[in-house]
Amino acid sequence: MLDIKNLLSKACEKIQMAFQVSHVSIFLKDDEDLVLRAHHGELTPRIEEGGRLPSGQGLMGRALSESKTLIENDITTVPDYIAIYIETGSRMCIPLISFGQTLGVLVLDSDLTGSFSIGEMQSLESVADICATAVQNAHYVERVKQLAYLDCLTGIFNRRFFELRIEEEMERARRFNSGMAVIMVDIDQFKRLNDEFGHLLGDEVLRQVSSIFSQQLRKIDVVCRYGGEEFAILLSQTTHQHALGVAEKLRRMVDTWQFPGVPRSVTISAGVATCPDHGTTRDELVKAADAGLYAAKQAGRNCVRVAPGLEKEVAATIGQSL
Ligand code: GH3
Ligand code: MG
Ligand code: MG
Repeated sequence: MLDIKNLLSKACEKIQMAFQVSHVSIFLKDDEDLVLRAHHGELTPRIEEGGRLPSGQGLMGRALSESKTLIENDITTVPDYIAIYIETGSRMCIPLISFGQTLGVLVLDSDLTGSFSIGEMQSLESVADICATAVQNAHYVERVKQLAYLDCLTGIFNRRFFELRIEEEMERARRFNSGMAVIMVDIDQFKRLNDEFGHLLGDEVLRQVSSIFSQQLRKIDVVCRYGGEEFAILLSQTTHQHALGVAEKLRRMVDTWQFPGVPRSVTISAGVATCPDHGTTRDELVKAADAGLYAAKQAGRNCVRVAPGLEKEVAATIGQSL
């Protein structure tokens, strides 16, 4: 099972049944914290699922740092005891280790004191080992999925991701009647830039342009390298006015940016299309934004244009002439 959330809660449930303990929790490491990723039992107000604890604290912190299973058969004697469940008498903490890497800790709580013995440690450790391998596999799958959607030169999303997300954004725009926009961007005379300064510097310009775009946009917006020196940007919950403003801001930023090793300005052209005005399918919207981009190139580059056909309506809504 590769969905990590499902996997961990199933593991808690099975362990609780198989070993007849009162409560089971799985904490995974995240930076300096332990995050409660799954549990079986009623939690105390001290922590909720997804809640964080400093990874050095309590019995679980020590099991983690010492990479060994620890048992506390009377929790009232533990000075830094962290209550996860309402009633706990004893606790066993088993580190989750895969290929030498400590990923987190499996915590078993019993309502009674004196519930855990060294004898059952081995079988629980082998269960923890299976959990750790499964967690590691799920991490790998998440990473591979991520990589499949990332452009390796710039680190931003690729066209595959764009095609996936544009469908979702259009669906959201339909459902909430909220509008969304696509901006297609193309770097001007990029072939000449490569010829003048070399391909490696061209690559660096692509990376820097990607980074300018990512920094200038909101977290909910999506910036993708569509191919070569072309970028596609998705703006959710967006009006014409806002989309044009964003495209213009990006154009200005790039125009005035000092690219190291390039003793002149680098410019971009952009085409803007909004849903539902320019189309209600992915192809219609991309085609419209492309047409806007073509119009910007025709107009002499270093400018932003909306998809042809609706310029007047758009100009009227934003109260300015394009
Ligand atoms: P226009 O203003 O009309 O867009 O002209 P342009 O020169 O930018 O357009 P054209 O399509 O003629 O050339 C695009 C160039 O982008 C050609 C190609 O070598 C370059 N290119 C595409 N991908 C990469 C890349 O990953 N790195 C570098 N350095 N160059 C790339
Ligand atoms: Mg191009
Ligand atoms: Mg170009």
